[in-house]
Amino acid sequence: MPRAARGSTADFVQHLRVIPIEERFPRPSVMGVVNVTPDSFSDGGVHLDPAVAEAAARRMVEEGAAIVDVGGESTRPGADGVTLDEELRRVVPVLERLQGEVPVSIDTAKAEVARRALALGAELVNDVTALRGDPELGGVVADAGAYLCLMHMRGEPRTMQLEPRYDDVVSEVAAFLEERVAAAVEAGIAEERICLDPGIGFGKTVEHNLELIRRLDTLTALGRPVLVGISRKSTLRRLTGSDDLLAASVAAAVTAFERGATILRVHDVKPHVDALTVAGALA
Ligand code: HH2
Repeated sequence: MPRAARGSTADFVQHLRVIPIEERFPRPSVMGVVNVTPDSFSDGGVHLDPAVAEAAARRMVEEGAAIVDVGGESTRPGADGVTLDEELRRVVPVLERLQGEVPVSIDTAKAEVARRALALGAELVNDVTALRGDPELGGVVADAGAYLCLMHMRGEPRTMQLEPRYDDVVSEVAAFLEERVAAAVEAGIAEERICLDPGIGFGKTVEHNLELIRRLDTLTALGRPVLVGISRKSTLRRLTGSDDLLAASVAAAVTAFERGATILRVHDVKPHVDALTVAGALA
């Protein structure tokens, strides 16, 4: 029996009262990235000091981010995982500083990290494994009534870029996400708390990534808001041949928005907020 069906009446009423994710994050909303890691692909080491991470998060919200995504484990291609203790050591001091003042998403696949983050006020759990990494995570999200992002990834970060192959990347990602929504609902998470993410760069070639954004309508047709993270990713470097990926990131985010994305996960908040404000006004 789903967890929600076993809860008390008070739990059930609380369940009915929650704000659906599409109301909490109207289209378009910006999620600012705060990687508290030494090895993230574009901003590794920048925010390792909790005071620096805190300042970055506060600035992102001032610049118009709806939420900041705090992560203590790099998921860049080839990255090794980190231990629970190390991940907690990185993110907890940052969450303590932001508690109650800055809207926070926790980028983790570990139930214990999510539990600590939610206790410190995080409202969204961003799980790149879509609840396949830790069997406890679904229950933690359900018990807290938190929002959840389910992302598609083929393989795992250490090996995911070794010749990824699909017959039809878009329909395979859509089928995967549909199945993961069902698993999340089975774990007691209300569907209206969930958003979906094609996982740009996670076990995909440049052409797979482009096709997913071109045909984003296949994913929005699943009925859940779609989050896209393409900011500073290597697909943009491959397309432009440039190391300065700001203009490319903004163009990709605006295009993803036009194709139906609701939440854009970005490193450079101000230019994305400005561009998406204009794109939203013209929609
Ligand atoms: N991309 C990264 C990490 N987390 N979460 C979601 N939902 N969607 C994404 O596209 C996504 C994500 C990778 O980017 P970044 O955080 O900049 O790097 P790293 O994983 O190396 O810390």
